[in-house]
Amino acid sequence: MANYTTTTPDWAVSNQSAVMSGIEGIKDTTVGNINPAFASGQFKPKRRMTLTEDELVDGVARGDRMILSRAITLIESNSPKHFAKAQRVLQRLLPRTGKALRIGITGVPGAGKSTLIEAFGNMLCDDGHKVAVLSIDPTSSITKGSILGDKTRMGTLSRRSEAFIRPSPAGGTLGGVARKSRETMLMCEAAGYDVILIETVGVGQSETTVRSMVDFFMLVVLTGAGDDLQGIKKGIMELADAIVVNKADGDNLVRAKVTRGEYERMTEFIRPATEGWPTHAYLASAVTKMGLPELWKVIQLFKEMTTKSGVFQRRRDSQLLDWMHAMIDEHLHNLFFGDAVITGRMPEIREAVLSGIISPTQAVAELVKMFDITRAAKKKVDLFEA
Ligand SMILES: Nc1nc2c(ncn2[C@@H]2O[C@H](COP(=O)(O)OP(=O)(O)OP(=O)(O)O)[C@@H](O)[C@H]2O)c(=O)[nH]1
Ligand SMILES: [Mg+2]
Repeated sequence: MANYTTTTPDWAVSNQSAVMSGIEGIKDTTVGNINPAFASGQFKPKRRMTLTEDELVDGVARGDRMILSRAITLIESNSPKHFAKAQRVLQRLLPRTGKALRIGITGVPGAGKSTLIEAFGNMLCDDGHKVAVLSIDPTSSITKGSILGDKTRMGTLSRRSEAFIRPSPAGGTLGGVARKSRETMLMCEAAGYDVILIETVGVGQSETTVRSMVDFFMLVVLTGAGDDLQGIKKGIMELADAIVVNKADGDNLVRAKVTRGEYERMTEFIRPATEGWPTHAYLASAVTKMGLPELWKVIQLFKEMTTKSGVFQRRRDSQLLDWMHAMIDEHLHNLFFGDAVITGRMPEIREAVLSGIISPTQAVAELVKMFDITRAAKKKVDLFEA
């Protein structure tokens, strides 16, 4: 047992503090205390060095999956410093984006989306494509949602060098998750992935978000559509370019055929999601792979037809502008509701509206006036500070 002694340094106020003396031979830097493998230089500790902007840009452009992951982590970071760096990297990679085919996949939990993506993705990789798989799940928390489950479900795909799988960014608002996913998609395109598959559970608003970032959108359904439509709203059907009746295998095949017919009839009554492209229902099995090559043919035909008609590019253009407008909305919303003067006055104004003293319209006018004045005052201060 080492003997501890205490000494008081010269600068210490007497009787107030004591400093422990070191113990001979067991300081960190003492050779005797270091793992011999480290000491001999045989083994170097892993160091997670920060990559420079150039390293990130070059790495992603080269298709280096490790660097792509790091670039995406930067995109997903909520730190303002990382935000600025991520945006500069993205800006420089932007000319390399836009060439991939973006495909969204939605459907109720358990419809077989992940299994279908695994089978479809493997088929595309076999055909020489590079496939990136993303998911959007605004409810996913820091536990990164179901990625562990998905990575095992997409076991063979995740091990292929032609594929890249990235789960939904964790937490945050749907708007925040959507921005991060869009930018992740662009990073993947810059890294050379030419097919992007985005999975989302079709139970909330996330399917509308995914629709707004993809070219082709498919709805995966199960047999027994019947009267209740498995809770699938007409709204979701109107977003789809294809309805895929999955699990059309084994004993289920006959029922799947009937279901396909039912959906096919329903599509006659809904507005097609894409101008000039009639939505149809198709049979598929993620297990036997039946229907998958046909589905890819359908998607290619879609691309050919919509490219010819100009609808493909028009949709991409309006998606970009809608995205910009949505971000302006969100930014202004945060600016307004995060303003100290507004939050301070809000309870009082709310009360006044509830008791009928002022109308909601008048309340808004007053709040906005207040907001304008505080912003203007702040600007003046900024000018002086500059
Ligand atoms: N027989 C059969 N089973 C399938 C098929 N596709 C998926 N399954 C099974 O259905 C279950 C659910 O599949 P998932 O791929 O996890 O479904 P999901 O839609 O991704 O589910 P969530 O991510 O939870 O929304 C799994 O047990 C799969 O093995 C298929 O084509 N045929
Ligand atoms: Mg899944």
